Amino acid sequence: MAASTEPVWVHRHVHEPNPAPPSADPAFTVKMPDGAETVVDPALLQTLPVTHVADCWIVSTGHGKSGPFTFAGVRLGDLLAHLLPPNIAWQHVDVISADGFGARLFATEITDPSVTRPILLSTIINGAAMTRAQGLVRLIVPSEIDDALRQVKWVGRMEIYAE
Ligand SMILES: Nc1nc2c(c(=O)[nH]1)N[C@H]1C(S)=C(S)[C@@H](COP(=O)(O)O)O[C@H]1N2
Ligand SMILES: [Mo]
Repeated sequence: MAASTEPVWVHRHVHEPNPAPPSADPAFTVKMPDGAETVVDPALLQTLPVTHVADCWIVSTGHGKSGPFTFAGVRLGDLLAHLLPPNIAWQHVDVISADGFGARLFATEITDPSVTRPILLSTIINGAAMTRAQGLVRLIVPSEIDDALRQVKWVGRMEIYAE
């Protein structure tokens, strides 16, 4: 079966980007397929390999585009491999900010070994530590080139789903 009914925030075509972080704390909670929750903060991310993706643009429908940026951080796939028990089957993960914005990512697009510009949980922008105001920790989906609906700032929660 296809993924369950998508939350309302997944396909929001008209959206004014929020410029203000919903909180000061960059830590976020990850809910595992079995319901267990764990907290991830930038210090934990720093223990995992760093991946750089150059020539990223943030494309706003209302405000034009900004960039190019080189974002760096941890591959979403690397973090999930670090957190999940080995050999567990999962289908999608919802990445959500406390300001009510979010995106759904599918296991196939996260773990695809042919992807050269991987999905990141970014903490570094153009070689400098990302500020909370800039989105720390920010989901970067480099394949999204004509919109910014998956470039989630201030990740507050991730929920991993298995059938
Ligand atoms: N948490 C959160 N992330 C978000 C948004 C938002 O409102 N809240 N807006 C999205 C939209 S619609 C755009 S255009 C970009 C704007 O990114 P910028 O503030 O870096 O220009 O952020 C995206 N990520
Ligand atoms: Mo946008």
